[in-house]
Amino acid sequence: MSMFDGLKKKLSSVIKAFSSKEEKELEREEKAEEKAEKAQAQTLPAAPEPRVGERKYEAPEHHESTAHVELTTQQHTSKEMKAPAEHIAHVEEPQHREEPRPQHGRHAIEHPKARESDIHLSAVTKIKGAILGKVKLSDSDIEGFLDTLRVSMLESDVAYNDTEEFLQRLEKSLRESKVSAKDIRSELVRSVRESLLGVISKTQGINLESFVAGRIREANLPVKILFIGPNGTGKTTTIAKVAHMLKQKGASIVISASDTFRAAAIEQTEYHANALHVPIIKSGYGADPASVAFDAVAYAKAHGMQIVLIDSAGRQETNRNLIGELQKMDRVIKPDINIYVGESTAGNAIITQVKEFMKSIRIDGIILTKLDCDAKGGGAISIANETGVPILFLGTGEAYTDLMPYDPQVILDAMLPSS
Ligand SMILES: Nc1nc2c(ncn2[C@@H]2O[C@H](COP(=O)(O)OP(=O)(O)OP(=O)(O)O)[C@@H](O)[C@H]2O)c(=O)[nH]1
Ligand SMILES: [Mg+2]
Repeated sequence: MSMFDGLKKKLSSVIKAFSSKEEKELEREEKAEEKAEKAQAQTLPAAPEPRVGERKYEAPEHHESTAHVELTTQQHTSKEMKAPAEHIAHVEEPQHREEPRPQHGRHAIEHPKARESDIHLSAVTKIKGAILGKVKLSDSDIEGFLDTLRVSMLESDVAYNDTEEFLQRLEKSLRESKVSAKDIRSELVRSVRESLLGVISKTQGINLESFVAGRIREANLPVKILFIGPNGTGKTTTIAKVAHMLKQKGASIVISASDTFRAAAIEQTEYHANALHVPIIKSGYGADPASVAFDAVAYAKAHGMQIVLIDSAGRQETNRNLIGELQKMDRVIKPDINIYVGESTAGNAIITQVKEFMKSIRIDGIILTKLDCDAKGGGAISIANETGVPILFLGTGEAYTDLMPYDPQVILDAMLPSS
């Protein structure tokens, strides 16, 4: 299961079900058109039969009679066309072709073949219109589609407000668009993509790499980055991933093992630091995490190192003592960036957690981990909007390279069927 598979599966099946229903209806419509065309060909005499005693084609009634044939044929055709269309889609009629009104009725009646051929062509144009022309989706269809999507989005952990905003954007786009009948599916994917993009890209994030690069140029060093969040969300692993990424870019890094609370936390951090060939500053369990971080910053300054990545113990937003400890670290160290590490598998609960943390400490960015284990993936759409804090990266596995910049376009690629 790769990330966003759950949401992708849902979106794909809703789009597929809807577009194939529309395609089927159009096919039916097309057949009705063909039937109408055949019926029309049968009802149209090659030339009106003259009545006894009348001169062929010359009596004015014949003109009326021909006109009548044309009229009834068109009525018949439009009935055939509209019956299936009414409840699924509104087919935009091709530009009504004005039948050239004969200047002299008699002259027109004298060329019945030409009139017959005109009527026939007109039917063909209509068929072409149904097949190649633009289709406007009916209100009831749009509503049905949106309702199904709403359920899918909510089931996938997209927050209610974002779901509604997305659906509003989509509804507007679908009502405005005129879809070529054969492109319904790709048009739906395009509209869904555009509407989702509008929701996803509302919160513009800082780019960690360019932020760090900018700070390095300013020589106001070291850059201090503190990682916070609940227990087991992936803070320590994410620090290792970020260290790997920044080291690849040529930055020099120190890690502060400031989780002095959880058993084996220091050894875990040490393991990663050794694997990445990055220095680690540590103390014993029970030591003040702020003092460990202070030492790490001093070490970086003394050695001209550029970045200090500060770990912290996992804590619940309700634990006042541990939150107080975090506030102390924030006061003493004055980190440049505070990153909240949350696991996407927590779904919408992250939104409340982040908001609670924000009451005690500034949060500049979020890293959402374990996207590879998340069958839903909707949180990646909602968290930034709901908290106003941008997502910086997504964790997509346990390897050091499993860290992906949060790029709305890439997320939409992963979330949506290709066409
Ligand atoms: N599949 C997957 N596993 C992850 C990811 N990030 C972290 N993990 C795993 O999640 C578990 C917890 O990760 P840690 O880095 O120890 O989490 P933590 O937040 O530091 O935990 P505490 O310090 O105890 O609060 C480990 O087994 C990691 O390998 C990820 O993006 N995907
Ligand atoms: Mg940890």
